[in-house]
Amino acid sequence: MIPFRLHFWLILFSPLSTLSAFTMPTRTEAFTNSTMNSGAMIPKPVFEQPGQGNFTLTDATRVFIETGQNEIAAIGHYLAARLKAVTGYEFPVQETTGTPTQGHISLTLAGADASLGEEGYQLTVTTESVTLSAYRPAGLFWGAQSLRQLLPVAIEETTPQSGPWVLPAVTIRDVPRFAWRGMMLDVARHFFAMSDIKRLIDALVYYKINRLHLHLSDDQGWRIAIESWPKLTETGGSTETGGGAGGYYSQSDYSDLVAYAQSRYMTIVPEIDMPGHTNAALASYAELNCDGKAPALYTGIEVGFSSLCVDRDVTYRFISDVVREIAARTPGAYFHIGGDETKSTAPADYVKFIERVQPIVEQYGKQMVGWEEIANAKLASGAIVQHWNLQPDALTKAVAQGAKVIMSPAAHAYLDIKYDPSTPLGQDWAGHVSVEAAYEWDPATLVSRVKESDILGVEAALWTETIQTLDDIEFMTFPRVLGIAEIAWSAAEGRSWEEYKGRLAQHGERLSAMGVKFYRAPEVPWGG
Ligand code: TNX
Repeated sequence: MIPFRLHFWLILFSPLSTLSAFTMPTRTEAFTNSTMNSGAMIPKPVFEQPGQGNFTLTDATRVFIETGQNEIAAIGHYLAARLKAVTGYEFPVQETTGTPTQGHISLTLAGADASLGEEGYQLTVTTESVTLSAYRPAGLFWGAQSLRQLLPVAIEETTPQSGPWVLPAVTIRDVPRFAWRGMMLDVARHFFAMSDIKRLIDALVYYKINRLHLHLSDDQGWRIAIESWPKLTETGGSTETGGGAGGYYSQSDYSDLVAYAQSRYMTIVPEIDMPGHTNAALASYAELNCDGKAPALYTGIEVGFSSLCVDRDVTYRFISDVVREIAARTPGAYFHIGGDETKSTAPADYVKFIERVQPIVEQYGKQMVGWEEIANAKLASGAIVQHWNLQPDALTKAVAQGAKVIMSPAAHAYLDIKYDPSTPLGQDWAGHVSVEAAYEWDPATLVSRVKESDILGVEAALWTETIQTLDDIEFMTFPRVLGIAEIAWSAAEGRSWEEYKGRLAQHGERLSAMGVKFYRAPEVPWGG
């Protein structure tokens, strides 16, 4: 990844053939056409230059894609399908080798410069054409989200709407600050249907979030079938917080979810929390307990009372089977082992445990991720530490060992923390996380000793002790996750809550059009 300060210089001074090829408009004032939304994008693009006039989609507009590139074709069809559903125009997707003719949208990797990296893109809208180019397909996918945001709000409806479908002329060159732009969903405290998760994925990728971390096991439930240990789901998946029926994903459900996410350039990060937060597993298999006795299932909200038996070999056979089966269905590079709040495991045992689990994760070809407590153990290269609560010691140890850090500070990035005292859902152990608090922080300056170069990215986390439905998920996630998405993607320079909240206000209608039931926080001047 290119450090963000470098982006700035690259944009200003590099002989970017692609950029200089554009006729740069001289007009620099803000957009004036109120029917358009350029200038209100979230995350804010790194470079954005308004042009003159606009481009209108018509029933003759085609989507041109570069010949022989399956991934580009898939993105072309994804974009065309979205546009077609609402405009009613056909948007035929057509392969081409040359520069497409005027009047059309084109997607290309040809000739794009490498400094756009894995996920950057360039989007150029003129009165004649819309050109989306990138160095890699992921960049085209994120650029397609920007293209959607340039269109009138009605484009996000799910039923046919009337136009005109106008895009303002603009040149955007955009590269993310961080490679990891995540959200965690706890499906263990309450279980959520596949369709809920897919809806969430669709809304998240609109804001260029590229990791969905699934917290698949905890004291209250085990949510993924493990063929070699079937009672994990039969018993451990049979309830949830509050005593409801719980549930679990079969392995083919999980694969289906992974494929759905993958087609949207989102990586699923599976988490099996250990050695604590394991009551559901301990209740399913007596042999995982040091006293050989299975405890009862648990439906409360306490934490820190359970632990796998760290001295028994069976514990590591169990972990090895679980990691093997999940890793086999996870194309992403990561496996999250949890490791948080192990109050009932002695510190020395905890370290021993992590150091035994780490090679198992590596053996199945995955990079180990864990909550910040894992930094008390000796970490292998490539291990990733997720910061959640201020435990500066752990972070100092993490960075000293060369581990990369994911920033999920509870006071800013925990979506289960109430917005304010009146929020009907959520917890308040980390205070309150207003929409402003979710936006007004910088990962590179939050914790001394964790520098920009130590940070892999940012992740919002939704724990679900009090969250039971998709409406609950949306209410707590939106709009706060938009702020997290912007922190993860856009440069920190020039960021201000005053400016951001005006842009955010314009996304209220977009979220509504998508059917997302967000919280209309009073601090945001929502229109409409
Ligand atoms: C702390 S954050 C936890 C979770 C709880 C959450 C509630 C972390 C790594 N552990 O087990 O669900 O607080 O906000």
